[in-house]
Amino acid sequence: MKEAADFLSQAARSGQRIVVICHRNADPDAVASAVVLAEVLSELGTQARPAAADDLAAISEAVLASFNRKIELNPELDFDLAVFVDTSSFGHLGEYGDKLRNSGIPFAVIDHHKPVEETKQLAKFYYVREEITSESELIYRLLVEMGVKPTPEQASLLLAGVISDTGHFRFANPETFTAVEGLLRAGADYNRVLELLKPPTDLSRRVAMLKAAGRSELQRINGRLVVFSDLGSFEGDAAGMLVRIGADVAFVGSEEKGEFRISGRASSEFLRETGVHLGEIMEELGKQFNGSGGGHAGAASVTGKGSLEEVKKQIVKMLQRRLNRAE
Ligand SMILES: [Mn+2]
Repeated sequence: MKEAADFLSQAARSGQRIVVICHRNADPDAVASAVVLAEVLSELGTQARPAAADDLAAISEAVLASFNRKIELNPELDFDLAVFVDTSSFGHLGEYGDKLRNSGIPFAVIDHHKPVEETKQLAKFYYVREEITSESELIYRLLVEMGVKPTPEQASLLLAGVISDTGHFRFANPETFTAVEGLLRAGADYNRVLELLKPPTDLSRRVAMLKAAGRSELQRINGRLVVFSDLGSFEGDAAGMLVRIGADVAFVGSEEKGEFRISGRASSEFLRETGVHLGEIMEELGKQFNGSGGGHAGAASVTGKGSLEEVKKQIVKMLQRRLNRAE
């Protein structure tokens, strides 16, 4: 932790223009981390601004609006250092990632996803703590190490990130609660954050969940319940919903113009008993299908070129292989 805190403190003191950037379709954990880290670096004396590639998830827009924060999309390449938060590869930054890679602007990675070799090789500074259950917790712990106390609003933002990424503490570990205690003591408003993170009950989401359930296809692989479904939006939410209603592991995807996008979710029991890591599966799929994939053991996604049907077959094969090995 100390080396990362030192790196950030030095970067802040160097007067470099810094962009703290997070992945496309940025979730509350990603935007909270980018906003708070950029603010802290600015307070320490440099010009730092938060950014995301392409777009934000609707819920992240709501969180930022509530705390009167803004985040830049695809910022101009006029900075001296990019700091990747909640982002393990250029692929997660989409086309903007290609531009950034080609620009040669130095970048640092401070992340909690499975390490990606290319990023590790090219980064000026690389710090990944996969066991930390949210980027927001990692940022909070870095602030503590740097001797910086977050403001009540910054603490609330980070708390939103922690709650969101741990699935309302389902994936939390003891350290998560230690960090949450620190955030609450710093003035985080738990009730306000919970209210903001309430799943949207809008009609489009309800229809999407019902469609995903209606189109779901159940396969038994080594006695495990594996569910596939297709949906053009809310894929991650739908996969999570399918796990909550009984799937061991669920994959929900969409296909458009020869490209596909799939989100996967798995129950913690399944992960514990089988050692399957969805992030690994998605990474492998990304490579096989000319795209990119990755994520956590229980929540991961992939994009690539090909048909949903082909990818599904491949997922079944990969699961069969892994489950045969596990049992
Ligand atoms: Mn995260």
